[in-house]
Amino acid sequence: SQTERTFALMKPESLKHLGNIVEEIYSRGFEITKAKMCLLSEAQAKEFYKEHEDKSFFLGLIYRTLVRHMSSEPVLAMELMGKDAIKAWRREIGPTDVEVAKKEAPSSLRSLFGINKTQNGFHGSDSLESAQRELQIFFPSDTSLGKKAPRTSATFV
Ligand code: YYY
Ligand code: MG
Repeated sequence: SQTERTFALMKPESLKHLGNIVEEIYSRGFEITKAKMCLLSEAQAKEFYKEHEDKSFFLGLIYRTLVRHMSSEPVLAMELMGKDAIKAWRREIGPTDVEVAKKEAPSSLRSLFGINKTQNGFHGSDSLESAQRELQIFFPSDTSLGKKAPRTSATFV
């Protein structure tokens, strides 16, 4: 086990619980090392979920609903740091379907704050490769080092 970073995202429906969720994140052993509120375009939401683009994902219907949902209202993108953070964060958010989460993982974040299978409150990277890809999308490496002023790394939106 090692300290690592993962990409986490609060979907639109969980922003109203931001305060409680931030407390949960720390009490479950993570640190928030980066955070950025974004309003995604549909194209950006598609790029983010592009792993699901070719799979049938119920003939694209779920995919389109998901993309529309993710670009409908702001989301909070985060880099989390912790022990085995990638796996640990997936465990803390719980099963994709909120109904399943409520039954099988009642203390998971999706059980506590999610609404349904699509509006399930959270995203978490599912592998090291996904974490690197997703962190790079939302928090691209700073290409203008050497300047004194703090700046946002926002080039995604
Ligand atoms: O990784 P995770 O978010 O738990 O699930 P994925 O299978 O990667 O699906 C991504 C996203 O798509 C999920 O969080 C909600 C939505 N979704 C859906 O609305 N209906 C499904 N039957 C499956 C997934
Ligand atoms: Mg996934």
